[in-house]
Amino acid sequence: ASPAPVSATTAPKTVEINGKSYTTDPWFNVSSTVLSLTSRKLHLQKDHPVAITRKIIESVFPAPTYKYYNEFDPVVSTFENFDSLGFPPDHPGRARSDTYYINKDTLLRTHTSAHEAELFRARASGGYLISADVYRRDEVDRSHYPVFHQMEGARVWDRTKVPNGDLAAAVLADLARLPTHNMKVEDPNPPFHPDRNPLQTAHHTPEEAAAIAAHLKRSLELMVNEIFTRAKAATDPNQTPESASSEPLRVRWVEAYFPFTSPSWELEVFYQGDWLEVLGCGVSQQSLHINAGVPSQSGWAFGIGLERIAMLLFQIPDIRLFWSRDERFLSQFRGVEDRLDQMKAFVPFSKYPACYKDVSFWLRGTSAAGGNTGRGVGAVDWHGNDLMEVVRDVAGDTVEDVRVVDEFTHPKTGRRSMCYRINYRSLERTLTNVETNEMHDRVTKALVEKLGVEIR
Ligand code: FA5
Ligand code: MG
Repeated sequence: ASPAPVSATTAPKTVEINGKSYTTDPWFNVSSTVLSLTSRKLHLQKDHPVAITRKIIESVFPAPTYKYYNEFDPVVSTFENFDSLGFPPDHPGRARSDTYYINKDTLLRTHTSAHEAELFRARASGGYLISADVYRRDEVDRSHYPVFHQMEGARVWDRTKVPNGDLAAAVLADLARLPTHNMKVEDPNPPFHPDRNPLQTAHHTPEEAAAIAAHLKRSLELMVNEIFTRAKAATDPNQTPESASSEPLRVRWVEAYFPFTSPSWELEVFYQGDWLEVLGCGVSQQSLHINAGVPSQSGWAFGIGLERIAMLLFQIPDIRLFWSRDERFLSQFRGVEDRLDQMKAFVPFSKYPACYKDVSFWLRGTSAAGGNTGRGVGAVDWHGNDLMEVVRDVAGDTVEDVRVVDEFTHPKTGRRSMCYRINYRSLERTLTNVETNEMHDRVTKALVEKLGVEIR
Protein backbone atom coordinates (compact mmCIF):
# COMPACT_ATOMS: atom_id res chain seq x y z
CA ALA A 1 0.00 0.00 0.00
CA SER A 2 2.78 2.45 0.85
CA PRO A 3 4.89 4.14 -1.85
CA ALA A 4 8.30 2.64 -2.36
CA PRO A 5 10.80 4.35 -0.04
CA VAL A 6 13.72 3.45 -2.28
CA SER A 7 12.36 4.46 -5.62
CA ALA A 8 11.34 1.49 -7.71
CA THR A 9 12.81 3.07 -10.80
CA THR A 10 16.32 2.92 -9.34
CA ALA A 11 15.99 -0.70 -8.15
CA PRO A 12 18.09 -3.15 -10.16
CA LYS A 13 16.22 -6.13 -11.69
CA THR A 14 18.58 -8.58 -10.05
CA VAL A 15 21.17 -8.31 -7.30
CA GLU A 16 24.10 -10.55 -6.58
CA ILE A 17 24.91 -11.40 -2.98
CA ASN A 18 27.82 -13.68 -2.09
CA GLY A 19 27.88 -15.14 -5.59
CA LYS A 20 24.15 -15.81 -5.91
CA SER A 21 21.72 -13.84 -8.03
CA TYR A 22 18.28 -12.75 -6.78
CA THR A 23 15.37 -11.22 -8.67
CA THR A 24 13.99 -8.06 -7.09
CA ASP A 25 10.37 -6.87 -7.02
CA PRO A 26 8.69 -3.69 -5.69
CA TRP A 27 9.52 -4.80 -2.14
CA PHE A 28 13.24 -4.28 -2.84
CA ASN A 29 14.69 -1.64 -0.49
CA VAL A 30 18.38 -2.43 0.01
CA SER A 31 20.80 0.43 -0.62
CA SER A 32 24.02 -0.24 -2.48
CA THR A 33 25.97 0.67 0.67
CA VAL A 34 24.30 -2.11 2.61
CA LEU A 35 24.60 -4.56 -0.29
CA SER A 36 28.34 -3.92 -0.38
CA LEU A 37 28.65 -4.89 3.29
CA THR A 38 27.22 -8.39 2.80
CA SER A 39 30.67 -9.68 1.85
CA ARG A 40 32.58 -8.26 4.83
CA LYS A 41 31.79 -10.94 7.49
CA LEU A 42 33.65 -9.20 10.30
CA HIS A 43 32.98 -12.13 12.65
CA LEU A 44 35.32 -14.28 10.51
CA GLN A 45 38.07 -11.72 10.05
CA LYS A 46 41.09 -12.81 12.08
CA ASP A 47 41.91 -10.42 14.95
CA HIS A 48 38.89 -8.21 14.29
CA PRO A 49 37.28 -7.21 17.61
CA VAL A 50 33.97 -8.78 16.50
CA ALA A 51 35.76 -12.07 15.78
CA ILE A 52 37.67 -11.89 19.08
CA THR A 53 34.38 -11.38 20.93
CA ARG A 54 32.91 -14.38 19.11
CA LYS A 55 35.88 -16.53 20.18
CA ILE A 56 35.54 -15.51 23.82
CA ILE A 57 31.85 -16.43 23.82
CA GLU A 58 32.55 -19.72 22.04
CA SER A 59 35.03 -20.61 24.78
CA VAL A 60 32.16 -20.63 27.30
CA PHE A 61 30.07 -23.01 25.14
CA PRO A 62 32.60 -25.71 24.31
CA ALA A 63 32.57 -28.27 21.52
CA PRO A 64 31.56 -31.04 21.10
CA THR A 65 28.42 -30.28 23.14
CA TYR A 66 28.00 -27.09 21.09
CA LYS A 67 28.53 -27.05 17.35
CA TYR A 68 29.56 -23.80 15.68
CA TYR A 69 27.92 -22.43 12.52
CA ASN A 70 29.58 -19.25 11.31
CA GLU A 71 28.97 -19.28 7.56
CA PHE A 72 25.22 -19.16 7.05
CA ASP A 73 24.24 -16.89 4.15
CA PRO A 74 22.57 -13.59 5.14
CA VAL A 75 19.84 -14.02 2.51
CA VAL A 76 16.93 -15.97 4.01
CA SER A 77 13.24 -16.35 3.28
CA THR A 78 10.58 -14.23 4.93
CA PHE A 79 9.30 -17.55 6.23
CA GLU A 80 12.58 -18.43 7.96
CA ASN A 81 13.09 -14.98 9.46
CA PHE A 82 9.52 -14.50 10.72
CA ASP A 83 6.88 -17.20 10.11
CA SER A 84 8.94 -20.19 11.28
CA LEU A 85 9.44 -18.39 14.59
CA GLY A 86 5.77 -17.60 15.14
CA PHE A 87 5.86 -13.87 14.32
CA PRO A 88 2.24 -12.79 13.68
CA PRO A 89 1.47 -11.48 10.14
CA ASP A 90 1.12 -7.88 11.38
CA HIS A 91 4.29 -7.80 13.51
CA PRO A 92 6.00 -4.39 13.08
CA GLY A 93 9.39 -6.03 12.52
CA ARG A 94 8.12 -7.23 9.14
CA ALA A 95 7.59 -3.68 7.83
CA ARG A 96 9.64 -2.47 4.89
CA SER A 97 10.59 0.52 7.01
CA ASP A 98 12.43 -1.83 9.38
CA THR A 99 13.63 -4.77 7.29
CA TYR A 100 15.72 -5.02 4.12
CA TYR A 101 13.81 -6.98 1.47
CA ILE A 102 15.23 -8.38 -1.77
CA ASN A 103 11.70 -9.27 -2.78
CA LYS A 104 8.47 -10.12 -0.97
CA ASP A 105 9.66 -13.61 0.00
CA THR A 106 13.38 -12.97 0.42
CA LEU A 107 15.22 -10.68 2.83
CA LEU A 108 18.46 -9.97 4.64
CA ARG A 109 18.06 -11.72 8.01
CA THR A 110 17.23 -9.37 10.86
CA HIS A 111 18.49 -11.84 13.48
CA THR A 112 20.33 -15.14 13.75
CA SER A 113 17.13 -16.78 15.03
CA ALA A 114 16.24 -17.12 11.32
CA HIS A 115 18.28 -20.34 11.37
CA GLU A 116 16.72 -21.91 14.48
CA ALA A 117 14.06 -23.94 12.70
CA GLU A 118 16.46 -25.47 10.19
CA LEU A 119 18.94 -26.45 12.90
CA PHE A 120 16.21 -28.01 15.04
CA ARG A 121 15.04 -29.90 11.95
CA ALA A 122 18.58 -31.19 11.46
CA ARG A 123 18.05 -32.86 14.85
CA ALA A 124 20.83 -30.93 16.48
CA SER A 125 21.53 -32.81 19.65
CA GLY A 126 23.37 -31.03 22.43
CA GLY A 127 23.54 -27.46 21.28
CA TYR A 128 24.81 -24.97 18.77
CA LEU A 129 26.16 -21.44 18.33
CA ILE A 130 25.58 -19.37 15.19
CA SER A 131 27.53 -16.18 14.48
CA ALA A 132 26.47 -14.02 11.58
CA ASP A 133 25.91 -10.58 10.14
CA VAL A 134 22.35 -9.26 10.58
CA TYR A 135 20.60 -6.32 8.92
CA ARG A 136 18.09 -3.77 10.23
CA ARG A 137 16.90 -0.43 8.89
CA ASP A 138 17.46 1.86 11.82
CA GLU A 139 18.49 5.30 12.99
CA VAL A 140 22.01 6.71 12.60
CA ASP A 141 24.11 7.28 15.70
CA ARG A 142 27.24 6.00 17.42
CA SER A 143 25.63 2.77 18.61
CA HIS A 144 23.43 1.91 15.59
CA TYR A 145 24.59 0.62 12.23
CA PRO A 146 22.40 -1.04 9.58
CA VAL A 147 24.59 -4.14 9.72
CA PHE A 148 25.73 -5.71 12.95
CA HIS A 149 26.60 -9.19 14.18
CA GLN A 150 24.71 -11.52 16.44
CA MET A 151 25.48 -14.77 18.10
CA GLU A 152 22.69 -17.24 18.69
CA GLY A 153 22.97 -20.14 21.07
CA ALA A 154 20.66 -23.05 21.78
CA ARG A 155 20.72 -26.20 23.88
CA VAL A 156 18.31 -29.10 23.48
CA TRP A 157 17.60 -32.30 25.39
CA ASP A 158 15.60 -35.23 24.03
CA ARG A 159 13.28 -36.75 26.63
CA THR A 160 13.42 -40.12 24.87
CA LYS A 161 17.21 -40.19 25.24
CA VAL A 162 17.76 -39.13 28.87
CA PRO A 163 18.04 -41.63 31.78
CA ASN A 164 14.57 -42.90 32.83
CA GLY A 165 12.99 -40.33 30.50
CA ASP A 166 13.46 -37.82 33.34
CA LEU A 167 14.12 -34.57 31.48
CA ALA A 168 14.32 -32.35 34.57
CA ALA A 169 16.85 -34.65 36.26
CA ALA A 170 19.00 -34.79 33.11
CA VAL A 171 19.04 -31.01 32.75
CA LEU A 172 19.85 -30.52 36.43
CA ALA A 173 22.68 -33.04 36.16
CA ASP A 174 24.15 -31.00 33.28
CA LEU A 175 23.68 -27.84 35.34
CA ALA A 176 25.62 -29.40 38.20
CA ARG A 177 28.55 -29.95 35.83
CA LEU A 178 28.76 -26.24 34.92
CA PRO A 179 31.27 -24.03 36.76
CA THR A 180 30.07 -21.45 39.29
CA HIS A 181 30.77 -17.72 39.47
CA ASN A 182 30.69 -14.95 42.07
CA MET A 183 28.57 -12.33 40.30
CA LYS A 184 25.67 -10.69 42.11
CA VAL A 185 22.56 -11.85 40.27
CA GLU A 186 19.15 -10.23 40.77
CA ASP A 187 16.46 -12.63 39.67
CA PRO A 188 12.98 -11.77 40.93
CA ASN A 189 11.33 -15.13 41.20
CA PRO A 190 9.38 -15.99 39.11
CA PRO A 191 10.42 -13.43 36.47
CA PHE A 192 7.69 -14.46 34.06
CA HIS A 193 4.04 -13.60 33.65
CA PRO A 194 1.23 -16.19 33.60
CA ASP A 195 -0.49 -14.56 30.57
CA ARG A 196 2.19 -12.54 28.81
CA ASN A 197 4.97 -15.00 29.21
CA PRO A 198 3.66 -18.32 30.50
CA LEU A 199 5.20 -21.67 31.20
CA GLN A 200 4.35 -24.09 28.38
CA THR A 201 2.40 -26.43 30.63
CA ALA A 202 0.94 -28.38 27.69
CA HIS A 203 4.45 -29.51 26.80
CA HIS A 204 6.55 -29.68 29.92
CA THR A 205 6.10 -29.69 33.66
CA PRO A 206 6.95 -26.64 35.78
CA GLU A 207 9.93 -28.63 37.14
CA GLU A 208 11.23 -29.26 33.61
CA ALA A 209 10.80 -25.59 32.65
CA ALA A 210 12.54 -24.53 35.87
CA ALA A 211 15.47 -26.87 35.18
CA ILE A 212 15.86 -25.60 31.59
CA ALA A 213 15.65 -21.97 32.78
CA ALA A 214 18.23 -22.60 35.49
CA HIS A 215 20.65 -24.17 32.98
CA LEU A 216 20.05 -21.28 30.58
CA LYS A 217 20.65 -18.64 33.22
CA ARG A 218 23.81 -20.18 34.63
CA SER A 219 25.23 -20.65 31.13
CA LEU A 220 24.64 -17.02 30.22
CA GLU A 221 25.84 -15.70 33.56
CA LEU A 222 29.10 -17.58 33.01
CA MET A 223 29.44 -16.01 29.59
CA VAL A 224 28.86 -12.48 30.88
CA ASN A 225 31.25 -13.11 33.74
CA GLU A 226 33.95 -14.20 31.28
CA ILE A 227 33.45 -11.13 29.12
CA PHE A 228 33.35 -8.54 31.86
CA THR A 229 36.26 -10.04 33.73
CA ARG A 230 38.28 -9.74 30.54
CA ALA A 231 37.00 -6.21 29.93
CA LYS A 232 38.16 -5.20 33.40
CA ALA A 233 41.57 -6.76 32.88
CA ALA A 234 41.92 -5.01 29.51
CA THR A 235 41.33 -1.59 31.02
CA ASP A 236 43.28 -2.12 34.21
CA PRO A 237 46.78 -3.41 33.46
CA ASN A 238 47.35 -4.35 37.12
CA GLN A 239 44.62 -6.96 37.06
CA THR A 240 44.72 -10.33 35.39
CA PRO A 241 41.45 -12.09 34.56
CA GLU A 242 42.06 -14.30 37.59
CA SER A 243 42.61 -11.50 40.11
CA ALA A 244 39.93 -9.13 38.83
CA SER A 245 37.26 -10.46 41.18
CA SER A 246 37.61 -7.74 43.83
CA GLU A 247 34.38 -5.95 42.95
CA PRO A 248 31.76 -8.47 41.86
CA LEU A 249 29.85 -7.74 38.71
CA ARG A 250 26.10 -7.11 39.07
CA VAL A 251 23.62 -8.57 36.60
CA ARG A 252 19.84 -8.91 36.57
CA TRP A 253 17.20 -10.94 34.77
CA VAL A 254 14.29 -8.95 33.35
CA GLU A 255 11.09 -10.35 31.89
CA ALA A 256 10.98 -10.04 28.08
CA TYR A 257 8.86 -11.16 25.15
CA PHE A 258 9.85 -13.07 22.00
CA PRO A 259 7.39 -15.02 19.82
CA PHE A 260 9.68 -18.07 19.81
CA THR A 261 10.45 -18.45 23.53
CA SER A 262 8.33 -18.59 26.67
CA PRO A 263 9.07 -17.64 29.33
CA SER A 264 11.60 -15.11 28.00
CA TRP A 265 14.16 -12.83 29.63
CA GLU A 266 16.73 -10.19 28.92
CA LEU A 267 20.00 -10.10 30.79
CA GLU A 268 21.19 -6.69 31.94
CA VAL A 269 24.62 -5.84 33.27
CA PHE A 270 25.43 -2.92 35.59
CA TYR A 271 28.19 -1.17 33.71
CA GLN A 272 29.62 2.32 34.28
CA GLY A 273 26.64 3.39 36.37
CA ASP A 274 23.86 2.04 34.14
CA TRP A 275 21.88 -1.12 33.42
CA LEU A 276 22.72 -2.30 29.93
CA GLU A 277 20.72 -4.92 27.98
CA VAL A 278 23.09 -7.46 26.48
CA LEU A 279 20.96 -10.36 25.30
CA GLY A 280 17.52 -11.89 24.88
CA CYS A 281 16.69 -15.52 25.66
CA GLY A 282 14.12 -18.01 26.85
CA VAL A 283 12.74 -21.51 26.90
CA SER A 284 12.18 -22.42 23.22
CA GLN A 285 8.57 -22.62 22.09
CA GLN A 286 7.72 -26.28 21.79
CA SER A 287 5.97 -25.54 18.47
CA LEU A 288 9.41 -25.03 16.91
CA HIS A 289 10.54 -28.50 17.95
CA ILE A 290 7.22 -29.99 16.87
CA ASN A 291 7.34 -28.26 13.45
CA ALA A 292 10.91 -29.48 13.06
CA GLY A 293 9.75 -33.07 13.51
CA VAL A 294 11.43 -33.52 16.91
CA PRO A 295 8.59 -33.15 19.43
CA SER A 296 10.57 -35.06 22.08
CA GLN A 297 13.19 -32.28 22.26
CA SER A 298 13.05 -29.27 24.57
CA GLY A 299 15.55 -26.61 25.52
CA TRP A 300 16.60 -22.99 25.53
CA ALA A 301 17.90 -20.32 23.11
CA PHE A 302 19.55 -16.90 23.35
CA GLY A 303 20.69 -14.11 21.02
CA ILE A 304 23.38 -11.51 21.75
CA GLY A 305 24.77 -8.53 19.83
CA LEU A 306 28.51 -8.88 19.25
CA GLU A 307 29.30 -5.18 18.56
CA ARG A 308 27.58 -4.13 21.76
CA ILE A 309 29.78 -6.56 23.71
CA ALA A 310 32.92 -5.69 21.74
CA MET A 311 32.36 -1.96 22.45
CA LEU A 312 32.45 -2.74 26.18
CA LEU A 313 35.30 -5.21 25.96
CA PHE A 314 37.60 -2.85 24.09
CA GLN A 315 36.03 0.54 24.95
CA ILE A 316 35.32 1.24 21.27
CA PRO A 317 33.42 4.54 21.22
CA ASP A 318 31.73 4.47 17.80
CA ILE A 319 30.13 1.51 16.01
CA ARG A 320 31.38 2.76 12.60
CA LEU A 321 34.93 1.91 13.68
CA PHE A 322 34.24 -1.81 13.26
CA TRP A 323 33.98 -1.24 9.49
CA SER A 324 37.18 0.78 9.31
CA ARG A 325 40.09 -0.46 7.24
CA ASP A 326 42.35 2.10 8.90
CA GLU A 327 45.54 0.52 10.24
CA ARG A 328 45.34 2.76 13.30
CA PHE A 329 42.24 0.76 14.24
CA LEU A 330 43.05 -2.74 12.97
CA SER A 331 46.65 -2.86 14.20
CA GLN A 332 45.53 -2.46 17.82
CA PHE A 333 43.95 -5.92 17.80
CA ARG A 334 46.60 -7.82 15.85
CA GLY A 335 47.68 -11.04 17.56
CA VAL A 336 44.98 -10.80 20.25
CA GLU A 337 42.84 -13.67 18.94
CA ASP A 338 45.61 -16.13 19.81
CA ARG A 339 46.73 -14.32 22.97
CA LEU A 340 43.56 -13.25 24.77
CA ASP A 341 45.55 -12.55 27.92
CA GLN A 342 47.24 -9.68 26.02
CA MET A 343 43.94 -7.96 25.33
CA LYS A 344 44.03 -4.20 25.83
CA ALA A 345 41.44 -1.46 25.60
CA PHE A 346 41.31 0.47 22.33
CA VAL A 347 43.18 3.78 22.34
CA PRO A 348 41.11 6.17 20.20
CA PHE A 349 43.04 8.14 17.67
CA SER A 350 42.40 11.86 17.70
CA LYS A 351 38.83 12.96 17.22
CA TYR A 352 38.33 15.04 14.10
CA PRO A 353 36.00 18.06 14.10
CA ALA A 354 32.26 17.62 13.72
CA CYS A 355 30.28 19.59 11.18
CA TYR A 356 26.54 20.02 11.75
CA LYS A 357 24.23 20.72 8.81
CA ASP A 358 20.46 21.06 8.94
CA VAL A 359 18.00 20.12 6.24
CA SER A 360 14.35 21.27 6.41
CA PHE A 361 11.64 20.09 4.08
CA TRP A 362 7.92 19.64 3.51
CA LEU A 363 6.71 16.07 3.33
CA ARG A 364 4.64 14.77 0.46
CA GLY A 365 0.89 14.89 1.15
CA THR A 366 -0.92 16.44 4.09
CA SER A 367 -1.87 15.18 7.49
CA ALA A 368 -5.11 15.70 9.33
CA ALA A 369 -3.48 15.61 12.73
CA GLY A 370 0.00 16.75 13.64
CA GLY A 371 2.58 14.19 14.60
CA ASN A 372 5.49 14.31 16.96
CA THR A 373 7.57 11.38 15.83
CA GLY A 374 9.55 10.48 12.75
CA ARG A 375 6.92 7.85 11.93
CA GLY A 376 3.99 8.00 9.55
CA VAL A 377 0.98 10.03 10.69
CA GLY A 378 -2.32 10.59 8.88
CA ALA A 379 -2.03 10.79 5.11
CA VAL A 380 1.66 11.57 5.27
CA ASP A 381 3.59 8.38 4.84
CA TRP A 382 6.90 9.18 6.47
CA HIS A 383 9.37 6.78 8.02
CA GLY A 384 12.46 8.26 9.61
CA ASN A 385 14.38 5.10 8.67
CA ASP A 386 13.97 5.93 4.96
CA LEU A 387 15.78 9.20 5.49
CA MET A 388 18.49 7.44 7.51
CA GLU A 389 19.01 5.05 4.63
CA VAL A 390 19.35 7.82 2.04
CA VAL A 391 21.82 9.74 4.21
CA ARG A 392 23.93 6.63 4.79
CA ASP A 393 23.89 5.74 1.14
CA VAL A 394 25.16 9.16 0.05
CA ALA A 395 27.45 10.10 2.94
CA GLY A 396 28.54 6.66 4.10
CA ASP A 397 30.61 6.50 7.25
CA THR A 398 31.30 10.23 7.31
CA VAL A 399 27.94 10.70 9.00
CA GLU A 400 28.12 10.24 12.76
CA ASP A 401 24.49 10.82 13.67
CA VAL A 402 21.22 12.17 12.40
CA ARG A 403 18.39 13.48 14.53
CA VAL A 404 15.09 15.32 14.26
CA VAL A 405 15.48 18.86 15.58
CA ASP A 406 12.10 20.29 14.63
CA GLU A 407 8.78 19.30 13.14
CA PHE A 408 5.40 20.92 12.78
CA THR A 409 2.20 20.77 10.78
CA HIS A 410 1.06 23.93 9.01
CA PRO A 411 -2.26 24.88 10.66
CA LYS A 412 -3.95 25.90 7.37
CA THR A 413 -2.48 23.64 4.69
CA GLY A 414 -2.00 20.58 6.90
CA ARG A 415 1.42 20.07 5.34
CA ARG A 416 4.05 18.66 7.62
CA SER A 417 7.56 20.03 7.87
CA MET A 418 10.59 18.29 9.31
CA CYS A 419 14.05 19.48 10.14
CA TYR A 420 16.89 17.00 10.61
CA ARG A 421 20.38 17.78 11.85
CA ILE A 422 23.15 15.74 10.27
CA ASN A 423 26.50 15.53 12.01
CA TYR A 424 29.29 14.92 9.50
CA ARG A 425 32.53 13.72 11.05
CA SER A 426 35.10 11.39 9.58
CA LEU A 427 36.77 8.90 11.89
CA GLU A 428 39.92 9.13 9.84
CA ARG A 429 40.61 12.76 8.92
CA THR A 430 39.37 16.37 8.99
CA LEU A 431 36.74 17.03 6.33
CA THR A 432 37.12 20.30 4.40
CA ASN A 433 34.24 22.79 4.29
CA VAL A 434 33.96 22.40 0.55
CA GLU A 435 33.76 18.65 0.87
CA THR A 436 31.10 18.74 3.60
CA ASN A 437 29.00 21.25 1.67
CA GLU A 438 29.14 19.11 -1.45
CA MET A 439 28.19 16.02 0.50
CA HIS A 440 25.28 17.82 2.14
CA ASP A 441 24.11 19.05 -1.27
CA ARG A 442 24.14 15.50 -2.56
CA VAL A 443 22.22 14.29 0.49
CA THR A 444 19.64 17.03 -0.04
CA LYS A 445 19.19 16.16 -3.73
CA ALA A 446 18.83 12.47 -2.93
CA LEU A 447 16.13 13.23 -0.34
CA VAL A 448 14.17 15.11 -3.00
CA GLU A 449 14.64 12.40 -5.61
CA LYS A 450 14.08 9.33 -3.48
CA LEU A 451 11.59 10.52 -0.87
CA GLY A 452 9.77 13.21 -2.83
CA VAL A 453 10.22 15.90 -0.16
CA GLU A 454 10.25 19.62 -0.94
CA ILE A 455 13.20 21.53 0.50
CA ARG A 456 12.18 24.69 2.41
C1 FA5 B 1 16.63 -10.77 18.91
O1 FA5 B 1 17.18 -10.45 17.87
C2 FA5 B 1 16.25 -12.21 19.23
N1 FA5 B 1 16.46 -12.98 18.02
C3 FA5 B 1 17.10 -12.70 20.38
C4 FA5 B 1 16.67 -14.08 20.88
C5 FA5 B 1 17.25 -15.24 20.37
C6 FA5 B 1 15.70 -14.21 21.88
C7 FA5 B 1 16.87 -16.50 20.83
C8 FA5 B 1 15.29 -15.44 22.33
C9 FA5 B 1 15.89 -16.59 21.80
P1 FA5 B 1 16.83 -8.35 19.91
O2 FA5 B 1 16.27 -7.62 18.77
O3 FA5 B 1 16.47 -7.83 21.28
O4 FA5 B 1 16.37 -9.88 19.92
O5 FA5 B 1 18.39 -8.39 19.76
C10 FA5 B 1 19.20 -9.23 20.57
C11 FA5 B 1 20.48 -8.51 20.94
O6 FA5 B 1 21.11 -7.99 19.76
C12 FA5 B 1 20.26 -7.29 21.84
O7 FA5 B 1 20.18 -7.66 23.19
C13 FA5 B 1 21.51 -6.49 21.53
O8 FA5 B 1 22.64 -7.00 22.22
C14 FA5 B 1 21.72 -6.75 20.06
N2 FA5 B 1 21.16 -5.68 19.23
C15 FA5 B 1 19.86 -5.49 18.88
N3 FA5 B 1 19.72 -4.41 18.09
C16 FA5 B 1 20.99 -3.89 17.93
C17 FA5 B 1 21.54 -2.79 17.19
N4 FA5 B 1 20.77 -1.98 16.44
N5 FA5 B 1 22.85 -2.56 17.26
C18 FA5 B 1 23.65 -3.37 17.98
N6 FA5 B 1 23.20 -4.43 18.69
C19 FA5 B 1 21.89 -4.70 18.66
MG1 MG C 1 15.93 -6.40 22.67
